[in-house]
Amino acid sequence: MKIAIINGPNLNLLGVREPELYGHQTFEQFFEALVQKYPGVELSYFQSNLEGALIDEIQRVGFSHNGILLNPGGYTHTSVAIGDAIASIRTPVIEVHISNVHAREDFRKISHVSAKAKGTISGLGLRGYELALSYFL
Ligand code: CA2
Repeated sequence: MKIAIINGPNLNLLGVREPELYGHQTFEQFFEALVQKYPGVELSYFQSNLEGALIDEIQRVGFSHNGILLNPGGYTHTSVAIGDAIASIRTPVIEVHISNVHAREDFRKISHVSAKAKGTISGLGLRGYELALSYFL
C-alpha cells in the first residue's frame, strides 16, 4: 500500500507559528509517528510552497500510489490548476484541512479541490490525516 501525503504553502511552519490554530507539533514529528504506527504502509511526505511543484508531485504519484492525502493550504481556495491535476490522475485524493475552513473567513469556504476529491476532512487537526489514511487502509 503506497500513500503520499502532500502539503501546500506555509505548512512547513506547523508547530512553529500560530500554535493556537494549528497545534504544537511539527509535521515532521507527526509524520515520523505515523510511519512508526503503520509499518506496513509505504508513506511518503512532500511539502512545497510552490504551486507548480505541488502539481508535479501530484502527477508523479498519481498513477502509482493507492491514495493521496492532500492539504493544498491556501491554494485550496485559489488554484484551478491543482483541481485540474487531481481530476487528471488515477489515484484517489482525500482533501485534508487541519482547521475547520467552514468556521473561518468566507473565502476559505471555496475549494477548487473538494469536487475532484474522494472526500474532505476539515477541522480535526493532524488527526484528519490519520483518519484519511485509515480510509485507504
Ligand atoms: O486548515 C488547513 O489545513 C489550511 O489548509 C491551512 C492553510 C489555510 O490557508 C487554509 O485555508 C486551511 C494555511 C496554512 C498555514 O499554515 C501555517 C502553519 C503554522 C503557522 C502558520 C501557518
